[in-house]
Amino acid sequence: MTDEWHATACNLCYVNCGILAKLDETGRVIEKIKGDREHPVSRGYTCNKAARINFYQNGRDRLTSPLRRRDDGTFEEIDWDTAIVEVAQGFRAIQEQYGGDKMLYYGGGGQGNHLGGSYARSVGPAVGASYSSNALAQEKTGLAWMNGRMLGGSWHGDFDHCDVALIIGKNPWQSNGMQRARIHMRDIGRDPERTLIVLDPRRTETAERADIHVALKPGTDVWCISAILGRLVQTDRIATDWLDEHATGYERLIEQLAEVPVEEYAAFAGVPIEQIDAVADALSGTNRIAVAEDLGIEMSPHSTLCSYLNILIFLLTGAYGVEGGVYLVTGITGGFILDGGAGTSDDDGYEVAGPRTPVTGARIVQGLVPCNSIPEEILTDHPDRFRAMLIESANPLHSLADTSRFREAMEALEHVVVIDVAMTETAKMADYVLPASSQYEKFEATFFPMEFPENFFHLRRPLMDPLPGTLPEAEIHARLVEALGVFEPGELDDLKAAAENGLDAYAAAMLPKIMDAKINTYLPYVLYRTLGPSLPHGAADAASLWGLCQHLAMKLPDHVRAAGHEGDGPALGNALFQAILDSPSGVIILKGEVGDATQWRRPDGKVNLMVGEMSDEFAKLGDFELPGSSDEFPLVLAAGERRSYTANTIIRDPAWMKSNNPVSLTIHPVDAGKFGVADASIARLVTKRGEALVQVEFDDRMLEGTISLPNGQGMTYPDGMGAEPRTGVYLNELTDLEDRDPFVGTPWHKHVRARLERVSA
Ligand SMILES: Nc1nc2c(c(=O)[nH]1)N[C@H]1C(S)=C(S)[C@@H](COP(=O)(O)OP(=O)(O)OC[C@H]3O[C@@H](n4cnc5c(=O)[nH]c(N)nc54)[C@H](O)[C@@H]3O)O[C@H]1N2
Ligand SMILES: Nc1nc2c(c(=O)[nH]1)N[C@H]1C(S)=C(S)[C@@H](COP(=O)(O)OP(=O)(O)OC[C@H]3O[C@@H](n4cnc5c(=O)[nH]c(N)nc54)[C@H](O)[C@@H]3O)O[C@H]1N2
Ligand code: SF4
Ligand SMILES: [Mo]
Repeated sequence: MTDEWHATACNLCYVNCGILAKLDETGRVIEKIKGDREHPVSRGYTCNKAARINFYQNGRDRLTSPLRRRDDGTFEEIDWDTAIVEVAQGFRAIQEQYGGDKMLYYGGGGQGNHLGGSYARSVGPAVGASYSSNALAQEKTGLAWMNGRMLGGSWHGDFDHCDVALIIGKNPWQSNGMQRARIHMRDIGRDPERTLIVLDPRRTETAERADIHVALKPGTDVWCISAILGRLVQTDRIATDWLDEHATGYERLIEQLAEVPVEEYAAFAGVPIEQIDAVADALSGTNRIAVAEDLGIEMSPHSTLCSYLNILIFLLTGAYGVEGGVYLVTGITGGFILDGGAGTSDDDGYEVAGPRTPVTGARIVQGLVPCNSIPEEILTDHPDRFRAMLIESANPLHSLADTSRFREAMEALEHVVVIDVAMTETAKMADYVLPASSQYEKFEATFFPMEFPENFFHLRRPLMDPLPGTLPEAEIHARLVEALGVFEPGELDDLKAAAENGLDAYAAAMLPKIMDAKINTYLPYVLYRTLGPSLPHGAADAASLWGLCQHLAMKLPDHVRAAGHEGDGPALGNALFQAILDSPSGVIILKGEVGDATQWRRPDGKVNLMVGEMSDEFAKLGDFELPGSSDEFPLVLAAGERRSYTANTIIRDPAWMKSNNPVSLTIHPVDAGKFGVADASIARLVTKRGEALVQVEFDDRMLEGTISLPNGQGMTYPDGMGAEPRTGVYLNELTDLEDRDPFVGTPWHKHVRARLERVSA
């Protein structure tokens, strides 16, 4: 092993903790990992998973050559030049035969790699395509839609300073999802002055540390939260003065909340009224309330309504734009990750018509086609159906609901191209597979940092050279743009020459052209090919960041300067970009102030509480209808629990798991008794869509009536002896496309109706 520690980040979940890595003598194996104290936000923190990233880096099924599918379904290796030409021609042929916009782009980055995907933005326009989607459209689009309508940006709880931490449908102890999650959960839980509240049917590791664990029945969060808000309104404990000053459209809502039958709603959610009161008491004593929500509600019935109500919690208590409360985030993209697009409403609070999908007319939020709609946009004879897909850094055949429908859809497409590091379930169905260099073999970054008032950015440097045969995405996309003949030879030579004279000269040459329609459309490509080659440290892949830095310097110059970057106009953008290039452990890019203008992004500078569609939904809660209840399937399966050794499908080798049993289905012993299944026995799990064999694991932390399986299982992996056994349950063979949110189409994976059958020995 070499003695040197190299700064990078863990890519196993979306907080991307800074880490230091040591390599072996070959320079290709990541042998040792520790937290990076220089990282401005994670400050040395990691969870148990970071130590295992070599299983990602050196998976046995890494791809090392472009592949083309033969007629018999097997693949042959082809060289890069052939691959690029044929892939580009395939998309061009679709465009010419069926008209533009028949290609759907899917993915563009997983938990920690968004730099490569930024260059894909240049490929779509070259073949007349504009539709895209990714995993956010199966979890966060309901939230994003509400963010746009109510706040104008995406928000984040200030868990550093809060008095009350409210965690709804999330288990940060295992899933993190916020910086230094375990430290926060432990400290808030222990501190007698602070209150940790967890809404989760299961007594999770986080719930175990909570002051108040509300073990509500699955899918009933909207009733529980309505009861809490109802109690606050009915006892005059909302922040009326704050609302008068900062909010619009709350009158109808307050009337509705005044009418909520609190006891009845609590009872329906299975929550003792004393607990509703305890939560209401905690929330009314302070405006330092940090809120976090996640899949437990975003992948359950009423998910969009629940996100709406969660936002109301911090608005009705005035816990917004204040220290210890909830902030709108800033970031390298200006904070637009989940702002819901324009999010405009008419005078009655209903959405002004926005973009829709071409076949079924499903709502497109944040520019993303709902994942559950994708098969329906393909499996039809509608003339505008998608005919091709470009899939990058995602494994939708595994991760999207209803695998068999998605498989049918992939088969119906005429041209499918997958860019990945490994031979995934999705790649196995592609016409062409293009091998990418791994996240530790190229410059990489995530666009997720969700901090305020200080926001950081971490451009990670490669730990090693690309695996032979692979290319970074920036190069793959650039070659595709070139194969499609977008620019004439020499057309960009002046920009390239300017770049050789430094960032100032480049800015002087580039900025006057940036609004030129062609340059603007293909900006990531142009930056990569003109600025990229001149960048220090070989950081060509980072060129697209220059555009984002210039944008930030224009939009939030005071914040950039407050973070320590100097200059005005383009010089400020350049200083920021240079700082990013020169900071291998990450750097603070923006520094705002609590309550400043970035927190008030709607046109009138206020937050809006009136969302017509949600108001109508809210009015229906009195019917107590929980979709999907049935006697045939009495159990509620959480199909995809984050455990200590799960990481979506980033790591495919099951040997990475130290403690997780990939087939273990947790169940309360009382339920197990009802179904006659013994601890550790094999049982058959049945849903309306499929069945699977599981191993029963008694767990009295489960709420009766609920069962749970780990996420990211069911993959095949070469065993080194010629076979490719499958490990664990392939969850989406059990889920149904139809079970989804009526507004944004997000699936109900945490609420899958199921039953268990004994398997005779
Ligand atoms: N270890 C690990 N960490 C990860 C990931 C991973 O694969 N592994 N993936 C990352 C990704 S992509 C994401 S999106 C996040 C997801 O992070 P989380 O959302 O925290 O993960 P889950 O375990 O899917 O679900 C959260 C909780 O929802 C609860 N739940 C189920 N039904 C309900 C309900 O009706 N109401 C409420 N209130 N709760 C309910 C479950 O019991 C569970 O504890 O994790 C990230 N972090
Ligand atoms: N039933 C059920 N389904 C779920 C969930 C659930 O809880 N239950 N969770 C959902 C959630 S929240 C999410 S976010 C999705 C995640 O699902 P996806 O978005 O499909 O993401 P991953 O499974 O993480 O797949 C990431 C892919 O990127 C590849 N990759 C890694 N590094 C690179 C790289 O540098 N370049 C390229 N080109 N490729 C790379 C990996 O090999 C892998 O194939 O799953 C969803 N699916
Ligand atoms: S919280 Fe754990 S899995 Fe997530 S980035 Fe940090 S070390 Fe990796
Ligand atoms: Mo996710």
